[in-house]
Amino acid sequence: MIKKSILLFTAVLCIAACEEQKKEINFPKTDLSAVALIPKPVKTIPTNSAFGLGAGTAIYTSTTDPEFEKVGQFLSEKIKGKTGLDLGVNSTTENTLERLIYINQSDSEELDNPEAYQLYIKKDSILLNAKTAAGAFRGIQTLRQLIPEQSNDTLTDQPLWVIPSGKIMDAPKLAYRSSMLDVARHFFTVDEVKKYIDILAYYKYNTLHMHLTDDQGWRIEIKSWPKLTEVGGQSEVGGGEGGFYSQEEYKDIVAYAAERHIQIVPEMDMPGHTNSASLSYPFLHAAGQAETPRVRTDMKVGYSSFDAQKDTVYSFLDDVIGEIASMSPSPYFHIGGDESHVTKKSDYILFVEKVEKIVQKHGKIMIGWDEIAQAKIDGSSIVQLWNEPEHALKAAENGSKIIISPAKKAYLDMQYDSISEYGLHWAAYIPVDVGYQWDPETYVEGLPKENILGIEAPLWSETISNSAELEYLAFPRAIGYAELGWTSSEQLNWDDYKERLAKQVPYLEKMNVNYYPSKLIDWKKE
Ligand code: TNX
Repeated sequence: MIKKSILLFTAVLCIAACEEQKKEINFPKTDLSAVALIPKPVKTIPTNSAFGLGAGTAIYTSTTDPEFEKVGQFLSEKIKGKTGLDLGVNSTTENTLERLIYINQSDSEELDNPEAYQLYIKKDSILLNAKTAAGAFRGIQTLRQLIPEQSNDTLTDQPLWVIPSGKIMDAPKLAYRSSMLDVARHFFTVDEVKKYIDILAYYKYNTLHMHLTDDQGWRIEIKSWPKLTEVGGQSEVGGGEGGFYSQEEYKDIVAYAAERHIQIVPEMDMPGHTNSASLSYPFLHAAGQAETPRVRTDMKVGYSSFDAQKDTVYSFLDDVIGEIASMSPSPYFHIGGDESHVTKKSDYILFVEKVEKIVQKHGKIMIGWDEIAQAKIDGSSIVQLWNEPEHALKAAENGSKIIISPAKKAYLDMQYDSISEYGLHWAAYIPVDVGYQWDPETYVEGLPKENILGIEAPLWSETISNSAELEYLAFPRAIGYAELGWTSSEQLNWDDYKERLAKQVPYLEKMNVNYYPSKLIDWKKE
């Protein structure tokens, strides 16, 4: 199969090359390494010529894996959105073919990371090699960023979008590159979540962690326990009407993310942060320890708890975790576990250990906020550092992998400065440069690199309730976290990055992203 596609590729290339000889285009000298790519690729080798993307370009993909064709289709749609060109994918009736983009499933040993890709841009062809469709998808994002905003209308009789020629060899530094969206404190609609996913995909994120439950609201339909949404889903911070995702809607989000090679990691936060669940089913509530459940629209934390001593609580969790796990193809299930201030310590430990078993029974790997390291957790479970480095170190000693999301550096809900709108500042003010100038691989002193699974930038939503407000906090900082997760530490450089960030304006404007126009950046508006 692979051989066959290579044959097809060479054959079509020959046609293209012969065509090319007929009308040699005089491209202006280009520099592939000068394009404002984010995240910055591992290696870029410019060859100073160009590929002219135009009406005579066709997209072909390996047919060995149907997912490759989908990546080709995604590229075609994005090219259409940016340039208006309507390029066929694997269409056989290509009689005006001049140049092609070939997305090839390759078994090259150089592609030793599942998200690695190689891009060879020549005059007559663009070859994208990847071992997996995920790798091809990441490569496609690079290609999207290489297409200029304006076409050159003077080179031939048709407009051409001039893509600098050369080679890009690329692969991510960290396997888990995530943002979290808190849909519990304020509810965000399916379309709002999808828009966020679109932008994350453009910058090569591969995970969206959804914080689905908290004191103020329960956001995911559970068929076996319907009051969770009927009662628990109808409130939010500030007194708005709340909302929830039906299972169909949740699956729609999961599928939409999967088309962008992004996994959804669901979180049900417990044993604390459970007021909305206990309000729906009062037997869950730890009477005598936690505050009596009532509709909560304030921003306090640490007052609610499940009762860790009751068997019925664990039967309930078995149902709920089972339903969410069965709709979530990612290998992970996030149990929260943070700020359980009113749960007795012994109860907290018992609870985490029991819930870990339930998560595993449903075929998932447990993730929890760093407090879960106080329990005796399995080495396969994952600890997400937000606050206490000691917890990360302890868990790593026991073999756990760690997700790095320190509130002081990576929290998207921290204000930029004392006068910026939205956000909190209990951990820090995080201006755009501070958010970029740290290294997830060395942040926790003594934490071995092998134990670092990745980076996450959480967006808590106490102060935001719609896309415009979400985007104000998330962008541009989330673009920097994308680079911290992907690009090798030696290549991270604020002065270089801020120039590339400044050039994201056309994309952000086209996507109608309400980014925070930090004065640290000399935004390149047209
Ligand atoms: C702490 S970080 C929390 C959240 C809040 C956030 C606000 C963490 C695991 N817990 O409950 O929303 O601060 O910044």
